[in-house]
Amino acid sequence: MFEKVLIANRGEIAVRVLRACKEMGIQTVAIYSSADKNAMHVKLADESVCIGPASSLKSYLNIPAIISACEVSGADAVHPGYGFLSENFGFVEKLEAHNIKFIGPKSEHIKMMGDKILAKESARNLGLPTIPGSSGEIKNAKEAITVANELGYPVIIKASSGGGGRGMVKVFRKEDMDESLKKASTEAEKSFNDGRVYIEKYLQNPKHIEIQIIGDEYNNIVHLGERDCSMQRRNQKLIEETPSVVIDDDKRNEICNLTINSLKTMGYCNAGTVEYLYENGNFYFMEMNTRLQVEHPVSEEIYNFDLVKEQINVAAKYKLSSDQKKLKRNGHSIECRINAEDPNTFTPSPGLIKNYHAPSGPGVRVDSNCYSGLEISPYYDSLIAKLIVYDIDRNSCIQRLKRALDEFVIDGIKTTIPFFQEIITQKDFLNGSYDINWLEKYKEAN
Ligand code: MV4
Repeated sequence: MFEKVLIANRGEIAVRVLRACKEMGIQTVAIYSSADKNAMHVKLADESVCIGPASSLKSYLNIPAIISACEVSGADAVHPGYGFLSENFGFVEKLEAHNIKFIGPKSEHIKMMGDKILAKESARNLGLPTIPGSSGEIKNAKEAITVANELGYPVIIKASSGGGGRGMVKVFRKEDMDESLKKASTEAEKSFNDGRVYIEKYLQNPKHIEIQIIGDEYNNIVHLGERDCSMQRRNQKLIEETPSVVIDDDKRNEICNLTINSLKTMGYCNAGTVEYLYENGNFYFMEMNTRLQVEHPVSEEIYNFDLVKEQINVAAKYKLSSDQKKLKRNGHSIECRINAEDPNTFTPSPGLIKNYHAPSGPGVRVDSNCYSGLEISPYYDSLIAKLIVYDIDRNSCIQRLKRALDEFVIDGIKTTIPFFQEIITQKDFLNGSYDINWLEKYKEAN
């Protein structure tokens, strides 16, 4: 096993990973920017290294500074959390060159899934259902119009280096194709230094359903079922739950087995999530995230399985601690992402937390880096706490969520807590009939 793990992240996820390391008897190293000198992850770590000023580019994205921090602390492995360098294959290659283990997938798989054209082609070759569209890159408007005529409008142009919703343009009629294509590829060139784009049929009202998997270095892969992440606004997920009300046991077994068999063929290792759009009973591969995700706790709750400990285990070349047969799913779990934002406009609300009291009691988990007296800085994303509730079924889980939200006290800054208190009383949420567009429509009407 590793002796010392450096956590190349901040916020609640750095705390989450630290906790796993401590329980496994592994020494921990925190890195921090000058804006984070009073952060919880710094206080909880065995040692800490300041790696630069507040700006992410000069600190949490600063590869040479992080490699140096590994060297001076003598860390033998790095956990990247999510965001920042978690899907940067160049970082993984540099760690390997320094003989430091990256707690995550192989760099080749990170690279492949980062290229959305290649990812989709690989998924299709592995037998996963994909969204009808161009076979690879679209080079000009003539080609685009030919493909769109076959697909039928509307279509969507996506950047090959995009993902997570960045670099997408919808096209509703042939007359708009020329301009839309220019817009998409110019933006892609500017944002990602890669102007390649591709085209797909635009699915109008899908749900976002994703499958959590984890594999070891002996080609064993298990799934932890699906998560329904459809409750979102502008590509920011707000509520995630598992199981999804629209997926029955047969559908779950089918898509989960298809997913893990494909990833076994690839030789995929460590944690990953395959994201699908789900419409009219069909799954369509969208992209794969080669990292631990923000919403991993809901899957942990219903499978009673610690994904972070398991990531560390498999990175240290141990076998997965469980096989699919031994993994038993129980009950229901919902996560609310509590952000330091105005609950109506979702504009950031940094500042001093004057008083902080997290809910607890049966079935309540709070993953957070907050405490009374912490200053929330404007430099990083606004996630300050994840409220994860568990209960034996969806109805009791929602009742518990309401109770826990009512107990939560965060004074001094605005948070999205009131937003969740409102949403979970809505009929469409209560019966699970919401898709990726539901919130936008709700906001327009209210
Ligand atoms: C789509 C789509 C509809 N049709 N592709 C958004 C994130 C990026 N990974 C791909 N996304 C979408 N791709 C087709 N062919 C709608 C979205 C989309 C979306 C998907 C999941 C969750 C939230 C979303 C919000 C806006 C658009």
